[in-house]
Amino acid sequence: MFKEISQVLLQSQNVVILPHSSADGDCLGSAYALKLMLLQLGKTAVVLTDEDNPKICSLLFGAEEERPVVPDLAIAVDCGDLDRLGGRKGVFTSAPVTVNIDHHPTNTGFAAHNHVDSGEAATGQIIFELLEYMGLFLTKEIAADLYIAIASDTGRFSYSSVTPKTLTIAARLLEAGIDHVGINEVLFEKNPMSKILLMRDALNAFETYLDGKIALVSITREQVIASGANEEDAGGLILLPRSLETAVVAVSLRESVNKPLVKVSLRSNTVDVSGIARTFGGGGHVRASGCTIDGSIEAAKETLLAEIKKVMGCTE
Ligand SMILES: [Mn+2]
Repeated sequence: MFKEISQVLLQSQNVVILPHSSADGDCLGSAYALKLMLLQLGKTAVVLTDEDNPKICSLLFGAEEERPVVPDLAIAVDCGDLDRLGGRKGVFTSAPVTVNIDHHPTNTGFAAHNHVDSGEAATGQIIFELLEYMGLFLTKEIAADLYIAIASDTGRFSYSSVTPKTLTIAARLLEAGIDHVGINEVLFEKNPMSKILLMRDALNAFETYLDGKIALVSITREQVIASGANEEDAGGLILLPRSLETAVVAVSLRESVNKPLVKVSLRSNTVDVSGIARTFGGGGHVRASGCTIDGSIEAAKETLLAEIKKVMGCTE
């Protein structure tokens, strides 16, 4: 099943790898692991992120120098559609050959060569299997990047997406000698002050609807600016409403600092939130999705709650 993709990689020389915008652990870990694999094959490869220096990059191997190349191949990783490439859409579409490696069920198959497997818990898992298929060597550096990818997307191996295969791959990554304790500390246990301040604001704005079945937090543009948080710090607030024991659908709303729109994250263990996200032009996974809604946070909240209640079969 990796025949087509591996042939494309072998035929390439200068490769640009594009994680999705608002980069997270899975897309970045996958991208840098793939970069190191391409270097092993004697190719030139660079990772081009939408943001300047995502903080997580300090953890990632292969993230040191990025020399611009004129690519003969562009690879999007962990990216459900072209719009999620943000400002780098043109870099992708102007490359002579394009590849799309992803695990989002809403993936639109936007490349010439698509490898999309929604049964995989993380794109990092697909990259690991590609490495094995191509007979490449699992260095400690590649293993660390893939661990970052898989641990990020599985909530430290706790979500329903985790399968025996996920843990078998994780075992192989540990056997390669990675410092999983150090990685977990940076990924999950340490927060910058700006993030703690945002979490405080989010808890102050905590609300529930339908007797606690819908739990919601919201953060205004002013709060993001006052906290000093960057886009990266501002992610992850969804974990607060998600932890309410009665919550069926968890929502976080955050006003963009630069644009008149609201970023929405949705989580559920029983409701297909990717369907709700698609209604607003977004997408993602059945249990974890996101979208953006134009306008004010109050207006976004109102239309979103109406849609969630409709999907949950509750009309009030
Ligand atoms: Mn992912």
